Amino acid sequence: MDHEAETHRTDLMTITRYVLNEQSRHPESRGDFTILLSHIVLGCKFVCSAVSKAGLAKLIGLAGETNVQGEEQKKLDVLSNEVFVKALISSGRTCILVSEEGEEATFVDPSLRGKYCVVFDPLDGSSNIDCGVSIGTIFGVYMVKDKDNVTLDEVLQPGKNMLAAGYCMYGSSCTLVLSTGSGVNGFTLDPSLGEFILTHPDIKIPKKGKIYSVNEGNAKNWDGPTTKYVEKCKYPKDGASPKSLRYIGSMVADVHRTLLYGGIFLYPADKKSPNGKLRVLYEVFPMSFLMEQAGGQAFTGKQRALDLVPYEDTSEVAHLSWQL
Ligand code: FDP
Repeated sequence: MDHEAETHRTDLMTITRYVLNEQSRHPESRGDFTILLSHIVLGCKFVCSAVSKAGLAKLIGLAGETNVQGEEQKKLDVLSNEVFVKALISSGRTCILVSEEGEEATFVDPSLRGKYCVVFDPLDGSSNIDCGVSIGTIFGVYMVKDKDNVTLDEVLQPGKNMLAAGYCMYGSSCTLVLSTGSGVNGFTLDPSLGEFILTHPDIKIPKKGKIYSVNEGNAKNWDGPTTKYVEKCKYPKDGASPKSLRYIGSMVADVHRTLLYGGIFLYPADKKSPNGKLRVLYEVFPMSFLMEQAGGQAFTGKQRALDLVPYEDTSEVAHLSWQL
């Protein structure tokens, strides 16, 4: 018997155990982040379960406007948002929530306030829901100075001020990738235990990658440098092999593959969307935070993505790429 493998299989590092271990390295910590994370994890488990039933539910009308009983049913992204908002508020550790699904930020009632702001996209890649392709939840966490006196400025900070970020991918397995600022770790949901188990410790993006990932259907609207770069991926002049193109069109899945296999993911600005498509607060910042923590890079084309300062009216970024 391989005792080492057996020990690994029986000594389960759950996500809660992992974060508690991290917490013990900060004696001043009171466990607030662990509590917040357990509520985020609950939201991810709910969405995972809902996503896995979505195809089936659609057959009997549950994902449509009304079900067989004639009851109004919520779309998966709206439902996911409600679950996350309620889970985050009930944690008692949040004060402002900014969701991709909400028009306005949610200011938590003072009686339930804690010191964290959470920015999130409860179900990203929604155009992939109906065909069962991988989608995900993306989140980022900031800490406020004074929870009794909060304004929107608390979340209009550069991404480099984030305390933690992560995503959960609902794919062939449910994988939660998290960074609290000291590396990146991946946890896979064991459905029989209902627990996320550490399966990808200390993820580092490979130094060289053979894949580029971009929606080439937008090529006619790209600027010169973007067109040139993608041409170079396909027709390298230095005798190297061309890169392979992989594009799912679901940011969590495309970024997850990039983290594990290396390469570049980009959603460049173009004539049609001069500010690009990806949203700064809940797509660009969390993913850039993870990418940097894994040893990669994230740029807008002009500057480090995490240095951007968001402002109220803009949620988009011009150009995003990793590992140029
Ligand atoms: P979606 O519109 O399906 O929600 O920014 C959202 C996003 O998906 C990303 O997840 C994905 O990377 C990108 O848009 C896909 O956009 P295109 O369909 O324009 O390629």
